[in-house]
Amino acid sequence: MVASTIAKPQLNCNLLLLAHLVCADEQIHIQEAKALQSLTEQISADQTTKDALEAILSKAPTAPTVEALAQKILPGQQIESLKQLLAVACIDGYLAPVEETFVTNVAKLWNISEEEVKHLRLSAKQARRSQFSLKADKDDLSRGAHILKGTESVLSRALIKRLADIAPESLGRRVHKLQQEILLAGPEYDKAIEICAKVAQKDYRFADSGLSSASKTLKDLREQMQSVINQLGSQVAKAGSGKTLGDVVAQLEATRQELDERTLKELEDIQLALKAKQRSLNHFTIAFMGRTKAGKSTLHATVTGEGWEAIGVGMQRTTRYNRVYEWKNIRIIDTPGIGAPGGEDDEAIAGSIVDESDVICYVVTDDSIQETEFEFMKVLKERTKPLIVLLNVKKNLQDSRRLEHFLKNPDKLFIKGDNGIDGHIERIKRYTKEHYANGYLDIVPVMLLAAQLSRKSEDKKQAAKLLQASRLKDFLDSLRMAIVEYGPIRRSQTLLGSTVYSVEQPQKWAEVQTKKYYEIAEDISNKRIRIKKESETALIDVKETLNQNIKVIFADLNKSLDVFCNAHWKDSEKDIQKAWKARRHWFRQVGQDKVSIYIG
Ligand SMILES: Nc1nc2c(ncn2[C@@H]2O[C@H](COP(=O)(O)OP(=O)(O)OP(=O)(O)O)[C@@H](O)[C@H]2O)c(=O)[nH]1
Ligand SMILES: [Mg+2]
Repeated sequence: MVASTIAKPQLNCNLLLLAHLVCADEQIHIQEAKALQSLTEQISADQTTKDALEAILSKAPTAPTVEALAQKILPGQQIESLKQLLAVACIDGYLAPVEETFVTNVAKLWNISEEEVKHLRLSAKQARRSQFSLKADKDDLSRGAHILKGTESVLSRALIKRLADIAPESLGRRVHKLQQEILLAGPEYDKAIEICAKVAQKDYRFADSGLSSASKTLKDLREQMQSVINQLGSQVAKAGSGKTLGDVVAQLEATRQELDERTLKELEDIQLALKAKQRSLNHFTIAFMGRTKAGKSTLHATVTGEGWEAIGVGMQRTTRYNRVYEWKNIRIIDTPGIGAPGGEDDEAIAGSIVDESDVICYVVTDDSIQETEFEFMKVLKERTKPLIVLLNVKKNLQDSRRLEHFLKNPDKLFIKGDNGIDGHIERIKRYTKEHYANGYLDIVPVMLLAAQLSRKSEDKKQAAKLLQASRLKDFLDSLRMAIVEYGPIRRSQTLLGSTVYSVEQPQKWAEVQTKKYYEIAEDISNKRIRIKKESETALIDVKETLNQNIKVIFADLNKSLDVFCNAHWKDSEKDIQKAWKARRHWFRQVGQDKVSIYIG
């Protein structure tokens, strides 16, 4: 039988696994996205693979899962696939814990020994170390490809080529023109960025050592508690120990358990979060946030000149992962929309970036300013994040007649007063006052569509007009101000402020525990006083009753003495002595019995 020559569309599972890895940290770095897109072209991936890739990157429910993809990779190709994963994981100069976990999990699915994974990871990390420097150049970055040396597949060869291609320098060249336009350049700016980087390095070391000593203190406390629990526990085990001691041991056990399961773990997470900041230590980070369709991706694309494909058209195209654009020493991050019903996942992904951001740019529109979209600002307030609110003034400019009309008098859109944008600005002020009220606030009205059209316009004159009409310059000025004037303090806030915020949680926990133990100690001390008082009163009562009974006993004795005399006065001395002896024995017995009732 002749096999069919028409090949069934086959997914390129290796490439798709790489796409999953890229999304593992819920951030898509622009370099990673580009590497994937270019790889898709180089290996001539078919449409099915392209669609699946798109589905993974946009987190669509139809996306193939990691398990399903891993199962389809044959045993003979698995090591190579693992090498590819590690090479891509190291592309941004940092092997994040989530990426490491991802690779480990895939290796488990393939039954690859831990030893082998460790070996591959080590060589990947070595390559990473050589990349991790401020002056990472093309040569350095291509070293990342060494992990893939000796590999055979087309994908790996394409990957090596791609790793070399996307050196920051070449990226820098491509955006040089843009850099001039967006005004984020010049010696003044370079100096500010340099200071920011220095401040960040210093603060990082400071925060790191603070966290290490906090962690050591808590671990010591845990040890001490354990030894106290062991000591007291053996006493409780002995018969006859009081209930209070048992309660104290149970409480100590509960505290130790909480310390292990929650507080120490929380601190570890904070340390990991700080470590993650290491990769962006030399970068000033700006995050674009706001509700869906506000224009965050449009802003991202107009400012960076990249990522046009992520802009919403109709209702489908919404951002699902944080998209990171890095240029010089700035990172600009586009995030998923927040505040939408059922969009908790998106909100959590967007929120995960707050901690490492130096400035948040919050995008709102003039067509629907709702209070719900400002509620997220509470998070920004808690973390003392500086804020720029961008009011995206929307207007339909799609046909040339409307565009022409708009360009005749673009300022009309920004007119102040009751019929102009003042009403919106007032509302923004009211809501931000309620949910944020932090003091660091700038409200900048812009028209993003004009900026977007300007980027696309072939007509240079019109492009310049549109860019001016968009007022994007006002926003870039505000950003520039945030970097040049306040950059170092913002960087400090990001590294120290958020660490302090995070450390406050274990500290609060420790305070609650301390209070609990004070209460127990006070309770025990009160109990002791009460018992002492009760036993004193009881002693007085016993004394008195005893006195009275002694009196009664002696009265009885006196009486019985009379009876004895009357009974024996006629007896001989010998008989009297005998009778007295028996009586004395009886007296003693009765007396002892009566007294012992009271003194136990
Ligand atoms: N008609 C009109 N459309 C505009 C205007 N400004 C922005 N838009 C459109 O509004 C949409 C905004 O989409 P995005 O930039 O993707 O919004 P986003 O905030 O990133 O949305 P999510 O990713 O879903 O959170 C785009 O389709 C823009 O073209 C305007 O002034 N007029
Ligand atoms: Mg978006």
